[in-house]
Amino acid sequence: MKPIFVLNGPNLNMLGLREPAIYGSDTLKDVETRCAAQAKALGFGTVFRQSNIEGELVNWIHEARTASSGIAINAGAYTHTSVALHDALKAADVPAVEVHLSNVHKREAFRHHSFIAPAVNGVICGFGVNSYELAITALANIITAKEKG
Ligand code: DHK
Repeated sequence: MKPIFVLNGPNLNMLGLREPAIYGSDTLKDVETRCAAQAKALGFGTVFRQSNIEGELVNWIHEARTASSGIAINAGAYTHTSVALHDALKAADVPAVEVHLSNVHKREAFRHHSFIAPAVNGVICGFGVNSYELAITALANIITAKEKG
């Protein structure tokens, strides 16, 4: 089985330091460890990456088309701005889940719209690091169902 790509966008390298009341005190390394454990329990490996650069995320989504079973993506602020990520996810044509640590709908109005939501299977937000584990579980279910045809 190909790995699940877990892709993280801008400012997520600052987790643990950044607004802990909103994003929690776990670091991105902690998130990576929990994602790997959850995926392993479900029979998957993970490729875990973070970039502050939009085009790098686009390139990794393209790579995921052939190198992954599916994508969990926390695009950070690019969620609310990026047509390029929307188009890349459409082009990738693998199962994908949008993830957020915080409940974006309880926050500023500019976070209520997602450009990538229409290009993914579903959206999970508001459960802290558990959002990532839930996204991996959802992806594993979709991928397994797809395999069975
Ligand atoms: C992370 C960010 O960096 C924000 O720009 C999003 C998201 C929310 C999160 O909750 O994980 O608006």
